[in-house]
Amino acid sequence: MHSKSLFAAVAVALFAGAWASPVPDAPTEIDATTITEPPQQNPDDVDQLAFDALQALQDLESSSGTNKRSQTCTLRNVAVRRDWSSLSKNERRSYIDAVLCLMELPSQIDPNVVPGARSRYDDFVAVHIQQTLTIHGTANFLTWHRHYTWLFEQALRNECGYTGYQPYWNWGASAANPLASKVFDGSDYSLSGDGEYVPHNGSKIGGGQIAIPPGNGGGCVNSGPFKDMVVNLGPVSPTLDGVSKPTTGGGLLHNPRCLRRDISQYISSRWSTTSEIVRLIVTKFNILDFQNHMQGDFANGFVGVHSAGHFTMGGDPGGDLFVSPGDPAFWVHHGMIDRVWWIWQNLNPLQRTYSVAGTITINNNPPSRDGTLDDTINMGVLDPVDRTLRSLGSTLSGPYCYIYL
Ligand SMILES: [Cu+2]
Repeated sequence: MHSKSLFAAVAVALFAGAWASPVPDAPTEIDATTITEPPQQNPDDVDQLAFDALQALQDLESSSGTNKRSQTCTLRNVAVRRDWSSLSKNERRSYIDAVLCLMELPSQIDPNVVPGARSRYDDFVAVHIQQTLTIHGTANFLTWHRHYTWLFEQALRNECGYTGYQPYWNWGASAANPLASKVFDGSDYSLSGDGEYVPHNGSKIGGGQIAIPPGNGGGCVNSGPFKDMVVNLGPVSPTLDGVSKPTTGGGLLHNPRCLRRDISQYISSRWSTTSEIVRLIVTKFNILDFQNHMQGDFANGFVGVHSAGHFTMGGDPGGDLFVSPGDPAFWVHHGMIDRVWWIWQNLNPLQRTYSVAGTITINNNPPSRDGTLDDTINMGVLDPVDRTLRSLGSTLSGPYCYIYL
């Protein structure tokens, strides 16, 4: 089963980040049918599960008949989304520069509806604010955020000349010390580091159901590429002690301020460890249990990996359920959310690729009907096409053609 070839060895070395300068950055389209070993040199269990998921897709693609995937997207031409920490400095910097570019491009959203939007980046934040109550704790949570992250990747590529794909933040690898990770180390090749320390009393999850003790930040991010970033929209549901929201406007008015974080090792070391991720993937056997466990159960003190990622960043707007995409680390976090779902789906692709459960209102509040695969997602100025959940179930069909390693 694990037949080796020179090509595979090259591919493995390539994904392990073994290409050092002066060799130019590796192309990210590769023939994924040639991958016969886990891509990381020292795979943690999640990387092994990702490899198992890829093998299931390889088996599915090589089998004939009705299981055959579409002709346009195959594992031979698929895009590969990779771990932020495995990217070269050049690759990380090109992603960062594309995000900064989106923050410079003009907004396309209706200024009568979202007067506070100042950039194309803000358009993404605004759409999330507008739809928050129908895309979290709902049947479309995973699909909506998959499509949202993909649209962001497409905007980076099509509007800002980025040639890579959306990376992900492998939470487990940095759970013990997030500030030491390549995501948050504050270097020019990171997504900036902690906020400046200001005395405060921590943060609250779920309207106060779970208290997070203060970290060493709480103030404005003062290192790395986003230290001068202006957050224009929100807050709507601030969670960091000392942050208040405007009395009117629902977060859509112009409210320029700095990016604040309170990076929480307390949260990451408890709630987004490799063992927590593995437990989520291997002990949840239907989509309802999987998505619920992922999003947490605050009344019972269970944070879950989704909130854990958001509250590892913390701050404003990172800890705000509505405005969280306003922190540029949102996208690598939701890259990992999508990767964990992708792994879970493809460990049993025939049963799990097109599977939906839950209702159409946040935690069924107010009570609503069940969601279905025929429900549509509408992203407004981010995407002119209404998409059914069914059309977004597989990352190898519909608008998508990508996998994770
Ligand atoms: Cu969200």
